[in-house]
Amino acid sequence: MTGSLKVHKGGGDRLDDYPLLALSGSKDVADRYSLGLLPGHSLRHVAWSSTLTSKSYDYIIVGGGLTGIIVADRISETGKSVLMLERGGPSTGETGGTDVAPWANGTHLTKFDIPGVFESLFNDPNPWYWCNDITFFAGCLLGGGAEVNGALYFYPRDLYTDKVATRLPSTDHPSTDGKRYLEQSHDVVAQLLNTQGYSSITINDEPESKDHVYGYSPFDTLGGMRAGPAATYFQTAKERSNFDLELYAYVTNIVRNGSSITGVQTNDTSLGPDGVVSLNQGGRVILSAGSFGSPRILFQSGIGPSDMIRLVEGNPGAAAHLPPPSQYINLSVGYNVSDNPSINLVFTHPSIDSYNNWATVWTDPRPANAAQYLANRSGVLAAPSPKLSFWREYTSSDGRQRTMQGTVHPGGNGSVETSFPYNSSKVFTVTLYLSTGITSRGRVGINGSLTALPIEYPWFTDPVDKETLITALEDFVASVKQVPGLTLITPDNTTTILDYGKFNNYAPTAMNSNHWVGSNRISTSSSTGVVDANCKVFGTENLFIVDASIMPSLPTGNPQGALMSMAEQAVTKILALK
Ligand code: 6FA
Repeated sequence: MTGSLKVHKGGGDRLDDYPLLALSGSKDVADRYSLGLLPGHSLRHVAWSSTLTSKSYDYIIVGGGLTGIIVADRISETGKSVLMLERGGPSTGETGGTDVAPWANGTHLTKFDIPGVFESLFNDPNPWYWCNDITFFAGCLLGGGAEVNGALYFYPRDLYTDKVATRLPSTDHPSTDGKRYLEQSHDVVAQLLNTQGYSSITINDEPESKDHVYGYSPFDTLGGMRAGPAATYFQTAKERSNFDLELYAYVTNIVRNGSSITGVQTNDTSLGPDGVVSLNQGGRVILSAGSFGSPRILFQSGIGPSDMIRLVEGNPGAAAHLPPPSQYINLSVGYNVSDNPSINLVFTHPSIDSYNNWATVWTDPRPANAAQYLANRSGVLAAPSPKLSFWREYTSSDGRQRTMQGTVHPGGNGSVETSFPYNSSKVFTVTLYLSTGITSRGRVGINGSLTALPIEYPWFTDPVDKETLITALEDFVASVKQVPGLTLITPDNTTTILDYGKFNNYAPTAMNSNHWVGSNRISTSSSTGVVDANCKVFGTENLFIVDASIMPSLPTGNPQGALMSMAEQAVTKILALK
């Protein structure tokens, strides 16, 4: 089986076409789970668990990613027994990860610890950390997306809770010496934005300010290392005797009797009879398996639209675990998906250091930069690639307000499309996204092999979204000539913004930003959503979802700050339920 996946274009979240990572050959995915052939399965690693065999739990959290860790920590804090099941293995050195940078031999500095190697995650010859059964990038390891993302971390303007900022404060100067490095692209774009009436702010000091503002990009790093929930919430959870973690534990479906959930089905028979882990009386299951992962578990549990459940019925391994058809629950699982449509503009400027397009950061970084990072976690490698973020509000032709975001990073030769000569050491990229206010929606689901994938792309299904992003692109490039030495090389002067932005030269899938939300939308009614205001799946008594899939629409910045805030608030609601 072949397929297409996206490859990263640098600077946070950008991707374009690339062959499917691991799913080749005829064996279907379900068979590989039942045969225990998933990568790493034989290395099953019980990191901080006590005796797990056939234990039952008050709460089972499925997925130890960005939101799952927060949920598990906050619930275990109350004394309830909690099991977190994560299909992947350890990530950072602190969690037991061993994928240490070749130039950091003798340390525990893995590719998930060193912020500056972020760009190399997309051209690693052995990319074991990406989920091999999802056709777009998703991290399948402890910490989930937070271990493989661009670490851009914006405090949300509408879902704000200071619980998150207290637990994991952001920084816009990640190097431990307090200095900023490789900031030339920041300075060039700041000059351009100043001509357009933008003001410079400290972004997370003013989460509400999202119109005509720019600032140094903020990150979720601590001490010059990638942090996220694994370095914070997980640290407290793992100390509790009522918290168990099982790695390499793949959950296929929920075990239920009608509306009552009794446990989860895993691939690991050491966890319980036939791999089933049971809930205690009055217990709850919380899915935190992400925007593609949680819908797939629901389909395999007989919850979702009939076309998806039919695909499960057609898969002998998975069909065996479905409840009888009379217990199917018809909900709009997979619909209402959104992701920021985004387009790259590539420039050159004489002041830029494109950092060799980040090509050698993993194998052979500049020696002085490697030495500085190893000495005290400072310098260029203490930060991921993004250098500046900016926002502008638009009122579109339909009267709706839409927010445009820009992210700037040095490098980006992979995105260059020009027949003119250019100096590749002077390249930088500006990615323009559309976020809050977009109305385009798509659908995600599975195929007959249970691979999770988009069924309808979520970008620009509403032409007004497209029109607004094109306007934003035209506005942005309008003052290029006012910055001496600044040259737009993609699109070059043979292509208008309109043609570029209308996909004449731009593949629709290259719009992807990896910010998928909404596939299990929170709503007031089962006719318009999958979970209720308490994050409980409609038609069930004790099945909950807390992850990106329940967020009904995109937040204003890259989503992880908003998702963490949402997870904090969701746990409070779930715990308050009788
Ligand atoms: N968001 C930001 O805010 N800033 C960024 O810079 C940014 N960049 C990226 C990026 O560059 C990439 C390549 C990607 C993929 C995402 C980016 N995002 C960024 C988005 C952000 O990371 C995601 O929105 C966020 O991680 C979503 O959080 P969730 O908790 O909803 O989902 P996760 O993927 O983090 O975690 C799911 C976990 O469940 C994983 O650990 C997975 O292994 C596990 N899982 C899935 N299915 C499972 C199953 N059946 N059984 C057991 N475990 C399962």
